[in-house]
Amino acid sequence: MLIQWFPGHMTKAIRMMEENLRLVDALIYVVDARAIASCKSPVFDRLLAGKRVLYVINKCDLVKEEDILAWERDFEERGLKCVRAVGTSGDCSQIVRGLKQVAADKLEKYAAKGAKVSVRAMVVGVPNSGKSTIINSMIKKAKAVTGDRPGVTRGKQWLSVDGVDFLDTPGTLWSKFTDQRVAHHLAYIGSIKDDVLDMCELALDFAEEVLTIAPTAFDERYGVHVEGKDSVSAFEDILLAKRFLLKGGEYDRERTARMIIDDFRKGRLGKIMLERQN
Ligand SMILES: Nc1nc2c(ncn2[C@@H]2O[C@H](COP(=O)(O)OP(=O)(O)OP(=O)(O)O)[C@@H](O)[C@H]2O)c(=O)[nH]1
Ligand SMILES: [Mg+2]
Repeated sequence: MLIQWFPGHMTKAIRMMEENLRLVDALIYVVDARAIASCKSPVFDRLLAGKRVLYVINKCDLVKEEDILAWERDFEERGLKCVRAVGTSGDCSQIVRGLKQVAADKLEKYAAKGAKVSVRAMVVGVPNSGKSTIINSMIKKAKAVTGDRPGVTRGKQWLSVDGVDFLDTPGTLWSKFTDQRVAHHLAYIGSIKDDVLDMCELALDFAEEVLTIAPTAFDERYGVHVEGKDSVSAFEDILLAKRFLLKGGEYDRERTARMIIDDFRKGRLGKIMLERQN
C-alpha cells in the first residue's frame, strides 16, 4: 500500500510556524518513542536551523527502558539535548528544566541586567505525538485540546507556565513520503488519518514487522500460536481466535485489523519500539 497524506491545513500550519519562528527562543521537538527516526520531519529540520532545540522523547511508557537509553546515547553523541517524557503521567517538569538549560544563555544575559524574562518555545512534532498533552501536563490544567487522532490542534495556541511561554502547533507532515517505511511507521503510531488508509493492508504490513521484532506479541495478547508464521497466516489465526462476525456470518477482517493496530497504539501488545538503535 502506498501511503501519502498532506491535507491543506498542514500547509497553513507550516506557514503559521514559519511566521512565528522569529518570536520564539527555542523549539520543543516532540517525537514518539516508538518511531523516533520517522518522527523527524524535513519541515521541522528546516525550522530549527539556527534555533535552540530541546528534543522530547514522548510516550516512553510504551517502550522498553534499554531501548530509550540507546536513543538517549545517540542524541548525546550528536550533541543534541533530549529529555524523555510520558505526557499522560501529569509530570513533565523535566521539560521546563531542560528548556531553561537550552536557553540558559538568554536567561543569564537578562539576569545580569536584573531583568526576569520568560523563554518562548514553539512545540512541534508530527500529528498525535503528544504535544498538547505535554503542554497540558505542564500547565496542570487541560487547556490545549487533545485527542487520540491526528490533527486535533488546528489554530495557534499560546500557554504560559513557570517562566515559559509555549506555542502549541498543529501536527504536520511533509508533502511526499519518499520512504514508505517511514509512512507506515507513522500510520502505525496514529500520525496519519485512518480514513486514508486500507486498515487490512496496514495490519498485514504491521504484523509482518511485529512478527520479526516482537515474535511473541500476538501469541501473548490473543492466545494464538503464530510465532514463526508469516503475516497472512498470523492474521488468519487472529481472525479465527477473535471471531468478530459480520451480519452474514462472515469474519470481520476490517474490525480485526483495526483491533490489532489499536492494540499496538494503546500499548496492549507490549512495549514495542519500531525503530531501535541496536
Ligand atoms: N501512552 C501514552 N499516550 C500519550 C502520551 N502522551 C500523549 N498521549 C496520547 O496521545 C494522543 C495524542 O495526544 P495529543 O496531545 O492530542 O497529540 P498532539 O501531538 O497534540 O496531536 P495533534 O494536535 O493532532 O498534532 C492522546 O490520546 C494522548 O492521551 C504518553 O506519554 N503515553
Ligand atoms: Mg495537539
